[in-house]
This record gives sequence, C-alpha cells and structure tokens, in this order.
Amino acid sequence: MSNEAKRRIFAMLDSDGDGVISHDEYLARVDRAASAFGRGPQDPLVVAARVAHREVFGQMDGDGDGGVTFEEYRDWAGHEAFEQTCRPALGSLFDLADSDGDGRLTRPEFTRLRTASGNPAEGADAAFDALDVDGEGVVGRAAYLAAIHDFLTTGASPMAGAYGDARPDPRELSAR
Ligand SMILES: [Ca+2]
Ligand SMILES: [Ca+2]
Ligand SMILES: [Ca+2]
Repeated sequence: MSNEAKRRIFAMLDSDGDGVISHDEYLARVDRAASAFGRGPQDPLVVAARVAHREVFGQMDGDGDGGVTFEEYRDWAGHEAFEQTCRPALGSLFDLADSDGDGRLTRPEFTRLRTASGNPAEGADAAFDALDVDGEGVVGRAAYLAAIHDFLTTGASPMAGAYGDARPDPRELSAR
C-alpha cells in the first residue's frame, strides 16, 4: 500500500491535526454523514455505521490506548484490513447517503458524502465522473468501494482526486 495514500487518508482522519486519530474524531465521521443526510442517531443505518466504525477503530488502535498514531495506522492499513473492516465501514457510510436504498448514489449524494468526510468538493466531482463510466449519472456501491480499495492499495484510482490530489501536503512543503 502506498505510503502517500496512507498519509493523505491519515491526515483526513486526524481532523484536528494533532497527529492522533481519537475515537471521537473517528466516530464523528458517522455523525457528519448522518447529519448531512438528515438521519437521526436512532436511524438503523446510523446505528450500523457506528458499530462498523467502532470495529475499525478497535483494529486500528494497535496498543489499545484510545488513540491511533500514524505508525499504528500505517502498520494496520492495507488490503487485508480493508477487506475485514474498512469495507463494511465505508459501505455503511455509502448506505447513509443512498436515500432511495437502490445501491447507487447520484452526483449530489456522492459529493455530499465526500465533503461530509472532509474531502474537497472539486475532487469529488471529478471522481464521480471517473466512476460513472457509462454516464448514467449514478455510482454503484461496488464500484465505489473498489475505487477506494485501489486507492488504498496502489495510490492510483479514480478516487485519488477525491482525497485532495491537487492540494500540496503542508507537511511536505514545510519539510522543503
Ligand atoms: Ca486528532
Ligand atoms: Ca494507540
Ligand atoms: Ca440511490
């Protein structure tokens, strides 16, 4: 798995930038997606998403101290981790966004889901175009999850732009 992809995803998950993904920070992804789609805490899909995210957090936090450092994230993330726990968690967020429950997201749903997770809207727009290969105006669940998997494992994917491809990494700039 590409270290560059890991760094970008870690930076996105560490929303306050203190170098540690806290449990609350990670679970806040679910809350943001839920409120972006007008779903309350008792919505069964929100409950399912919280369960899936708690599972991922427990796996990521290798030493169990309640915070995930980049080293813990780097050592954990990869194909196997994706298949075991990330896929259900990412799928649970997809389901929150899929208002008619047909397993496909429209462009506004897709963009809202990505921006609710802290990603830039322009990147989401370009990723939607890349994933909507037949131009039907919807992106299917399997294609969405496959694209995130490919980004995680190879660093190259139609989803790359949706993780802020065009933005310089501030840590890289300061290291120069
Ligand atoms: Ca943090
Ligand atoms: Ca830890
Ligand atoms: Ca749908």
